[in-house]
Amino acid sequence: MNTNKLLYERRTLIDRALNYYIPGEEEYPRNIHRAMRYSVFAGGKRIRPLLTLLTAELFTPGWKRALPAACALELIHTYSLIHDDLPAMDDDDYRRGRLTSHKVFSEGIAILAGDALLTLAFELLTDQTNKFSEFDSSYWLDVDCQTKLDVIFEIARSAGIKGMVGGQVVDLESEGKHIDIETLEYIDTHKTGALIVTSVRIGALFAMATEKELKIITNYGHLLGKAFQIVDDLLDVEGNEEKMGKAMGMDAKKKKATFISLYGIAEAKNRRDQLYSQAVKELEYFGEKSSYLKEITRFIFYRDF
Ligand code: GRG
Repeated sequence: MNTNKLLYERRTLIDRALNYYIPGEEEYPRNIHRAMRYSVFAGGKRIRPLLTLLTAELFTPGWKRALPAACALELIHTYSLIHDDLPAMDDDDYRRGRLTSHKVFSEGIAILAGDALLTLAFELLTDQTNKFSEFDSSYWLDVDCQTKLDVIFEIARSAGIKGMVGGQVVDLESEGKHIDIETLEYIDTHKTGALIVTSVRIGALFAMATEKELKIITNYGHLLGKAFQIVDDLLDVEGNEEKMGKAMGMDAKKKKATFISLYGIAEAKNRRDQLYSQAVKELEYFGEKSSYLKEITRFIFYRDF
């Protein structure tokens, strides 16, 4: 299948599943459901769930069993963005071209919408009812308990203090300070990279990849995770405001230490290109089967929004 068509199909499936899992806007108490949906359906690229599904698809035609977990990652990602935009954190008014959650719904509701998305993620992961049959992923129930536990553990760890939250703490405490490359790497690999690594690892775990395959996928995930923040930093400097849907140059304005502030734009691009070559090289092991994953890798490294 043509790659664009396949990515479109996978993305549509993810959107339908998310729409199914999140309570409707009319359900009581309405405001929290409206806020959850406002941010989940704000035009995100769905990179994390796509990575999970495409990685699972490398190994098995039963890749749809990873759909609930893929959606759980998108819910966690969305919670992190809502909380990151709050006045107590990055204090942003716009994301994806729209007012941020706290600007529309109040700070209290934005905090609770983030909390609700995070906990809904774990509800999906531990649900024992046959809810997922609509998406042809009913054999989610047949996934053995050990694999589910492994997946839930990885997701919890990468979202928590050993991952995203830990990175965010160091980021928050580093604002306005000069930091060294080790601290910057800690921030980037934890705040942004951890969830990306988990996205690909859980795809492989669900598909019962061998130890060797899981190791290669993990290496690939680390390269992707390292590049993700550098690409985001480059977009903050060179991106198009309209396409990005937010103000550019915010890192410099907020005196944030980034790879660019430490080494400059040219070096950041060199590093991105190096990481890209290494990531594609890891995928070579899987041959022709990895063509979709290679395509999304290229998109992640060279995207313009
Ligand atoms: C609040 C615990 C907590 C953590 C927040 C992820 C994060 C930590 C902050 C976001 C800061 C940021 C913009 C980091 C750059 C990398 C990144 C996560 C970009 C946004 O991800 P995309 O491009 O977003 O996948 P879309 O909008 O497509 O979903």
